[in-house]
Amino acid sequence: MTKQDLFKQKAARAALDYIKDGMIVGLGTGSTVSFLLDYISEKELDITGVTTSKDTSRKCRALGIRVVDIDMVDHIDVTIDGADEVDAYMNGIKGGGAALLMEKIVANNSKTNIWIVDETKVHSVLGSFPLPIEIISYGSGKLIQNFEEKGYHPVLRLDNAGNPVVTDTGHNIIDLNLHYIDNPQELAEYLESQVGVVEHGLFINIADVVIIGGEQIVTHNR
Ligand code: ABF
Repeated sequence: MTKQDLFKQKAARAALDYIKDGMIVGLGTGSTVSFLLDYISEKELDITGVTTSKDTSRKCRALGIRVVDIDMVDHIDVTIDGADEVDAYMNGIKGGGAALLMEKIVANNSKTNIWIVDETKVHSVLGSFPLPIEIISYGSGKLIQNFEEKGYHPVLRLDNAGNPVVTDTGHNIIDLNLHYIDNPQELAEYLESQVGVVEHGLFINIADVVIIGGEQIVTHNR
């Protein structure tokens, strides 16, 4: 067990305090959330889960956690998800697991959003982690060319067989290697203006609570 995994487990355990029997809970994607699912199952919490990926749905089914489609509920009480990077303003980069679109849809329909991260994810400024952009395949070459000309160092994400990754919602992913994002809001608005971009991995003003390795809980007073 690595130190990073121990911090992920601590963060996941701390998130249990936000889950009560009877709640509708958005369940994120990634390795930290995977620990949370184990703990939900161990505690036999009586929740209804709304998942953010086929992978999380599979894990829930294996653990006996009830899952329903997002359109079967009229609200989501709390969503707990991981993140690839979090900055000092509690903005984040997500999508390393290619689930950013479903993650953002679930987050945007949740009363409260909680991120569980280990301390390696926290940076003063976003950009160390390549920014995932979900795109449709038609015209992806032109998008890559445009991002290249902007100096964004785009890379089409490939699977182990060397084929373009296809997300659960049938799109491809381009990762932008920006290293430093000095104005996430401005970049988000630019990306949203690009035809062919379905969604991007900048999660701005979404997290209400960030749990860092279980030692620190940072709350955003919106
Ligand atoms: C998820 O959390 C994804 O957006 C992201 O790839 C993942 C990273 O978390 P972990 O380090 O827990 O796998 O929200």
